[in-house]
Amino acid sequence: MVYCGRVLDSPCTLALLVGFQFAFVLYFSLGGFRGLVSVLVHSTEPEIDYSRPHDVYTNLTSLLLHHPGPSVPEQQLRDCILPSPLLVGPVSVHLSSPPSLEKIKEKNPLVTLGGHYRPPDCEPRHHTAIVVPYRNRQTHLRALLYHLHPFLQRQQVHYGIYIVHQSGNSTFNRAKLLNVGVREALKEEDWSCIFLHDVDLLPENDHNTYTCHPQYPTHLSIAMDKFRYRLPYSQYFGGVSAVTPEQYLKMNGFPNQYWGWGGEDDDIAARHRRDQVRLSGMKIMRPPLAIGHYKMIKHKGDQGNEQNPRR
Ligand code: UD2
Ligand code: MN
Repeated sequence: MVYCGRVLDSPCTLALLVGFQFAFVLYFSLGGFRGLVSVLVHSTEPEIDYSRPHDVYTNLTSLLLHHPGPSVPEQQLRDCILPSPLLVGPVSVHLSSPPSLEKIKEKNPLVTLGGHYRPPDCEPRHHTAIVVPYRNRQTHLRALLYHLHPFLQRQQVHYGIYIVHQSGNSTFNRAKLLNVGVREALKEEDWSCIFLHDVDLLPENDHNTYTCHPQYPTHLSIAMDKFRYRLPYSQYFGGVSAVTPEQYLKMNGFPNQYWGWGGEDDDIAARHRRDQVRLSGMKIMRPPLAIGHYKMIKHKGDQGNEQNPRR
């Protein structure tokens, strides 16, 4: 321990002043308080290099070779390994001039009619339905299908993609289409997880797994290029989110009365918040910010989906 005697002219005071000055410079060079916090808390967030992404079809040709064919009964398959050994991390995203539906079909020979897929060489642990509310976005749909099929196949989930099309030209209703999608999907298979997926959002990292949390609803599109890869606000639930059928029933589904753009996603999130008090503890789960990366295809507002002033 050092004893500082006369305050002003002692070398101790000088050292303290220099020390403080140094600390201030450091503080601001790290971006103030937030920067300091992010440096200190940093260790829990993975560092991911998005500058050299893999092609989204990487590692899939090996599956074709291992395809056991229809002669091998399903019960002989071993359980799929978690996390899937096929994952690559960041994948490239092509936003413009997507391939034709024919080409997408050709690139995904193991996908069966209706957009269904099961891993050919192992027994999947997850059964996920992807529900996409849709109208008049052909180019976006082709970009999504080209991207999402290989993305999900590398995750070794059993999945089905449901495009729920609103017919006619009347006002669009995203949440109601989601309700229809959940109902129709569950008629077809006993899905353990249901994804609510905008047609124009493409995931950039395959470690962002399309599976559900057993207890809580999940929000996945948390870092989008559109919002400079940050969460815009804490109760944000738009874009891509997921619920189990049980959670869906517990929150009484989605609202049917939001016609036009906006509000329905916040209403859905508010159902969780209310549940947190009433039905004890539903909160929103999220992947790490560095993993929940998405690109949104740039677009203008659609005709028939004008901002709802009474949302
Ligand atoms: C935000 C949310 C979205 C939803 C919406 C408000 C993000 C990334 N997304 O999207 O989840 O809450 O605000 O309603 O924050 N669609 C069609 N055809 C149409 C209109 C809409 O297919 O004519 C579908 C399509 O799947 C689209 C989605 O509805 O991705 C949301 O509509 P948007 O993309 O126009 O709205 P956006 O990007 O502001
Ligand atoms: Mn959009």
